[in-house]
Amino acid sequence: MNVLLLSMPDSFEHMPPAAVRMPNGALTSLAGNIDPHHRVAVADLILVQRSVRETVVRLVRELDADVVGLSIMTFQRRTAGRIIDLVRSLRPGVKIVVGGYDPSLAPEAYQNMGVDFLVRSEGEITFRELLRAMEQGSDFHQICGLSYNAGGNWVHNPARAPHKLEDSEIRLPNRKARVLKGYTLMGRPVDVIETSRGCTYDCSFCSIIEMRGRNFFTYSFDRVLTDIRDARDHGARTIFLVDDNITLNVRRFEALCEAIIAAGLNKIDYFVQAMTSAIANHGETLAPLMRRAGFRYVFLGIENILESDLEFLKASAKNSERTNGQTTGNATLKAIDYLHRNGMYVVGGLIVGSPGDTQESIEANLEFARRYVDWPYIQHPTPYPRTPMTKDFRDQGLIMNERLEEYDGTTAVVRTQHLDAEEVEFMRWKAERWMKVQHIPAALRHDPTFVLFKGWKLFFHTFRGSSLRSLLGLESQREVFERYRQIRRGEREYV
Ligand code: B12
Ligand code: SF4
Repeated sequence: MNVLLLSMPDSFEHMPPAAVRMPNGALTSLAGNIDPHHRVAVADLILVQRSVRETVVRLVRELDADVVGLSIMTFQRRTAGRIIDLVRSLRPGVKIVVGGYDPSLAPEAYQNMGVDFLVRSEGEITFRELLRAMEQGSDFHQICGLSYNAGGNWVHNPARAPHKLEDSEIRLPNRKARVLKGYTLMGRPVDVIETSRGCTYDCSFCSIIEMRGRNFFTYSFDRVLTDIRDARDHGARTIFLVDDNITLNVRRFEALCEAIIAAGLNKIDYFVQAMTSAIANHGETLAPLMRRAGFRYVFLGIENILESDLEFLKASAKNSERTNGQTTGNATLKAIDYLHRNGMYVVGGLIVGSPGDTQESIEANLEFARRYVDWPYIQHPTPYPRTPMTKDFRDQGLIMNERLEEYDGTTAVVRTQHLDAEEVEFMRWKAERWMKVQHIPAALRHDPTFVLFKGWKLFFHTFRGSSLRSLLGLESQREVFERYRQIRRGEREYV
């Protein structure tokens, strides 16, 4: 069969497409795990944001697709609906399969969207079995993790248990299947790899628990190193480790750094997401090893610097510093210090706009980001389907916006008990633009060609909404913010 796999073009404020266009790791993993006689193409539509319709039409026709699969996050649902309609109009008989976080957590939303199959949670084995059943004309009812449209009635098969990843049943990603070009992170070709899946924490804003339960499974180092080599051989000079929480097992992470160094794969720049507690409590040995292995940017899930907000987000434990097994305070500053002392940069993940937040509490977090983080990644609490936090916000009547395409993390869709959603977003937006400028010298040292030739695009993206009048002080920041929001609304019309 001919299989076309698509990821959605929607991006958000912290991922300006001029500088960040990352591949979707799910699709190449699916492509690597279907039976080899199928013809498969992977298209990350982020690479063609300005020509989504033309590209989809071309690919469906060129590949003569029998099956089209879409990987979808919640804020991409509307775009996904439009792409499904487009594909259906081109080939009425095509089988459409959806998967990823949004279909898994809100399957009911897809039942009237012209979809034939929905894969819940991990997809490799389910999708492999689905294609086999389609080809052989056999029944679908034995395929765990699959929901399907049986003549207008949706059938939801039992869930599939998360894969333990320990055998080689899940094969390596198939990067050759990619048919579009242009992946980049600040001018360097970028790819993604996985070393583990899952997390045992239960932060209230995170979708991971409902998606796969609380567990943590790891791939062997041999597999991980082969995957890194494959990414490098396909051109990657920067690699993003997309593990849900690689720092859950610090000893393993240290051993992985050693394995990367021993394999001579430490010339690549690595980017990873980490818990502050793991870095603060093990930084003495972990941070120098990470640096030697090539880690350059570390996304720290700081979430908030105030204990009351951390409690609401259920993120206190992963931000705790411990001495002799006792919690002795917040780990953030210590974690940042370890990373800085070892020459790494901190991407500061903070969340502002929780129910109890006031102007002062948000300002305290913004001031913290200004002083300590190298690149801000500040978001608003966003009520994604089935997270515990969504229930809290709904119970308190604080959800102000149900337009899911705006659930991108930097549009405030909830209010606090003290502030309107728009006010929260305005505070963050105003502060964050200037924080990003502070990182230009460091970026210039590392990627001078990119910054000199493409940096202006990044600058214009960051300050879009500004005008000559605003630069001269003849227009208020509120007016600029309103214009920015209008531009953002227009940007969301991808199809
Ligand atoms: C890595 C990551 C990123 C990277 C993405 C790199 C990339 N291009 O892949 C970065 C940092 C850029 C990122 C950004 C964002 N992310 Co993100 N991200 C993740 C993370 C940590 C891992 C995702 C991953 O790659 N996993 C590995 C792959 C193999 O697994 P997978 O994606 O689940 O795919 C499997 C199944 O879902 C299924 N599947 C997936 N697609 C399909 C399609 C078909 C057809 C089938 C059959 C099956 C299938 O099969 C796959 C293989 O088993 C998750 C989860 C987490 N713990 O936080 C969040 C997560 C996916 N991100 C999320 C969000 C909201 C975002 C942002 C909007 C905002 C933000 N929080 O930063 C932005 C938007 C990015 C953009 N497009 O502009 C949410 C999504 C919530 C939701 N309900 O939609 C998550 C769940 C985090 C959370 N808040 O809970 N993210
Ligand atoms: S530690 Fe990270 S992956 Fe784990 S539940 Fe919290 S936010 Fe999600």
